[in-house]
Parts: sequence; C-alpha cells; structure tokens
Amino acid sequence: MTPAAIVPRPQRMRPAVPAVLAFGSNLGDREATIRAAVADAGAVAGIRVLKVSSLIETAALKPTGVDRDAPAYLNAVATIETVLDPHALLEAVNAIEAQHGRVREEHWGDRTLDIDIVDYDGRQSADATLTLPHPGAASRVFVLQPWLEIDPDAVVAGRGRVEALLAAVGGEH
Ligand code: PH2
Ligand code: MG
Ligand code: MG
Repeated sequence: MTPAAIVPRPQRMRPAVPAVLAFGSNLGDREATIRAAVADAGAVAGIRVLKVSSLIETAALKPTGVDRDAPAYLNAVATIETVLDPHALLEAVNAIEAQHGRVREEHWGDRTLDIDIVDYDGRQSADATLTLPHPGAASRVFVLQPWLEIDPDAVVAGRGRVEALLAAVGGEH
C-alpha cells in the first residue's frame, strides 16, 4: 500500500539548511522499514536526503540499561537538506513513524520505527516537543558511528566533534 503523501503545513520561504536524522527499528522487518522510511523522508516536500549511512545493529538500550532480552535494533543516520522549520520537520518525521505503525506506549519501548532529529543546522534549543541537538546524540554509538561514516567533519552542537565523542564513549552503545 502506498502511504498517504506527507504534506507539511505551509512554510515561509526559507533557505535550505542541513540537518541530520537518525532512524531506529527493533520490531518487524527492521531493514525494510528503515529503508522505506528514508525513502519516505526524501519524498516529503521540503526535504532532500543527501547521504545515508550503512546499518548498525546494537542491543536495545532501555532506561534501566542494555536489555539483551529485548529485540536488537538496527540504526542508520541520514544527512538531509530541508526548507522546513524544525517543528514542521518533526511533524513530518512523526507522520512517517505513524505510517510505519509506531505506537507510543512505554518510554524507550520496542518500536517498528523511530526517527529522531539529531541536528538541525547546528541549532541549540529546547521546548516542550523538541530538543536540539537530540539529547542522546553525543553519547550514543548507534548515532555517532553511522553519522561519522557519512560526515567525517560532523559536530554535535555545543558538544564537539562526532569523531572525538565516539572515541570517548567506548563500549557497544
Ligand atoms: N532508541 C531508543 C532507546 N534505545 N537502543 C538502540 N540500540 N537503538 C536505538 O535507536 C534506541 C535504543 C529511544 O529512541
Ligand atoms: Mg530515539
Ligand atoms: Mg524518537
């Protein structure tokens, strides 16, 4: 079934800015879901996908720590260019999550698809719905490693170079 087209609410004319999206899945056909979600993101009016990382598999990280009994995750990162403002971008990725059967129950619960805005043009901001950069970005191997693969000069705004952050994390996550 072809999902309904995602048409973001009208935007003021704004220049395209770089942003970074992280994709994760630990339920269903994880790889197919992530590949479809990347394609869906690229099909949104106002989003252009630039580079897509390879997939990385890691055990599920839960609020209580690594959970090896939970299904493992596949994660990937994509660099994009967008004319959407951060909240319109968030609405667009939330709509893609919903189209792929995402249900929000348990915090950090198993999910068919998670799409996080990791970076939006180096912005540092926080409100009720969106924190930039993504609060986990600087400390998650499953974000840093695929991001570094597609952008060796990547920086987590306010935190430093992805290369250095990844070296500092160590361990699987
Ligand atoms: N995402 C979470 C919670 N735990 N664990 C892995 N391995 N990968 C994720 O993407 C992930 C997670 C919340 O979004
Ligand atoms: Mg997440
Ligand atoms: Mg999320």
